[in-house]
Amino acid sequence: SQLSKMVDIRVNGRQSEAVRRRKRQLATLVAKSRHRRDLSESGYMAFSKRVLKWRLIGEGYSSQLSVEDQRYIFRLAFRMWSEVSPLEFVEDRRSPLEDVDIRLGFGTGRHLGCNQRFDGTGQEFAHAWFLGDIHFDDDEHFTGPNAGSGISLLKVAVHEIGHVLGLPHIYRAGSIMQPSYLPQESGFEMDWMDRKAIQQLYGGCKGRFNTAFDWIRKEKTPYGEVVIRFNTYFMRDGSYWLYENRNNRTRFGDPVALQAGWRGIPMNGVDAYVHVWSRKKDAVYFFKGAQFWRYDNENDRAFRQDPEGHRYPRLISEGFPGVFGPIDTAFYDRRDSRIYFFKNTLVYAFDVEADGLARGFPKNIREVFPPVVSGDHPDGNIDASYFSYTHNAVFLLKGARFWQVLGSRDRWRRPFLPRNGLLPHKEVVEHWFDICNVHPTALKLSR
Ligand SMILES: [Ca+2]
Ligand SMILES: [Ca+2]
Ligand SMILES: [Zn+2]
Ligand SMILES: [Zn+2]
Repeated sequence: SQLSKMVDIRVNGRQSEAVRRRKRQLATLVAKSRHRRDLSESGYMAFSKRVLKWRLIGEGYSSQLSVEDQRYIFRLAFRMWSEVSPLEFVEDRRSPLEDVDIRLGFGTGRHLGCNQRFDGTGQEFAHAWFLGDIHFDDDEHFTGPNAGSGISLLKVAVHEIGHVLGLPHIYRAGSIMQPSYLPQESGFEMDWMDRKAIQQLYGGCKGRFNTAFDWIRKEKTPYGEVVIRFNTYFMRDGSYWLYENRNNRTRFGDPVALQAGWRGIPMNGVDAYVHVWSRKKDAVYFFKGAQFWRYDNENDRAFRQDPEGHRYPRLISEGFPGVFGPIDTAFYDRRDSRIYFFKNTLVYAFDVEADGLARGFPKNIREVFPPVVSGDHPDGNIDASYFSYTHNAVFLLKGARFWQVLGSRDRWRRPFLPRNGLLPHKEVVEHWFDICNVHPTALKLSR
């Protein structure tokens, strides 16, 4: 599947005429392929599968780094692209070579049966084919991440993988797809442009969540003031993401394995998270199946036994009389001190002060959260719900969609709208960016 050859030149400073010429060639190639793609609309330059196999080929090891280091750096480089796109990458050391999507190797001069010669130290560092292989010039002084000297193999690999996935050069400071290599940068992140470029080819990241929540904690400033801080978290299967509301994307390096960040809770996803936060009570709970766990924020692990003497996990029906697990999701509403539990098409409002169900509950979800536009409603089986402190609003998430619950300010402005009405749905992928899975084999990769 070698569509077009990509002569990839990376130089520091002045460029030779040959380099400039080859760059023009590249620009032409890219323009041509773009044109074809626009004509066909068939994703010509993009892989059609979502899980791609790669291998560092045995006859192509670098003489400069240990094989383990080379493989680690490539795993990391592939993972960085999967963190910002729907693609997942898995190292495949067993399948026949022709079944491997992306083969990587080092060589000098004439190398690996390639029809392009490498040029010795300097100039060209590597080259790659759209939807194909990557070769690295082993005459370059490649080093591991944060080595401080030499040429970062990680940066070069991330750049070349970008080409393999279909990206042209991006002429913008901060982009990993800039044509020239910038040395002496400690660490780097995927730039906003790189994220948008890869998502233009492969779309945004989609998937259901087990739960989503704002994790609130009170912190004392050096002046003794108590300030409220919060972070937004998304959980899916064995992974979680911290969402940076300010940057409108996930934290660089996420997802993280659930067990690495949350100790003592079920490791293959939870149904719901609730933070009860009233004058009398400040408690954090995770729910799964018929049980729930109380989380000790101070010691960052689930309680085995809480200060009130309760042992965990406990039955939901014991801790919240009238509510029976499993539940779909839940959230705590500070405004009326109620926990709203969702189960199929029913809503159970649990009054924390009265320690029991609010009068008249359970009720049908359409009665408690009526649609603002008739017919635009999740109907039940919600995946996740949470009160967002950033948006000062409750969100209900289901599949690829979400519904925002009308707040008091919306109703003050438009009093004809129903109380707790659900605004028409929107797509999750258009509101929260870069919540992308990585392949399970890359989840526990440490940086
Ligand atoms: Ca070279
Ligand atoms: Ca859930
Ligand atoms: Zn390039
Ligand atoms: Zn080559």
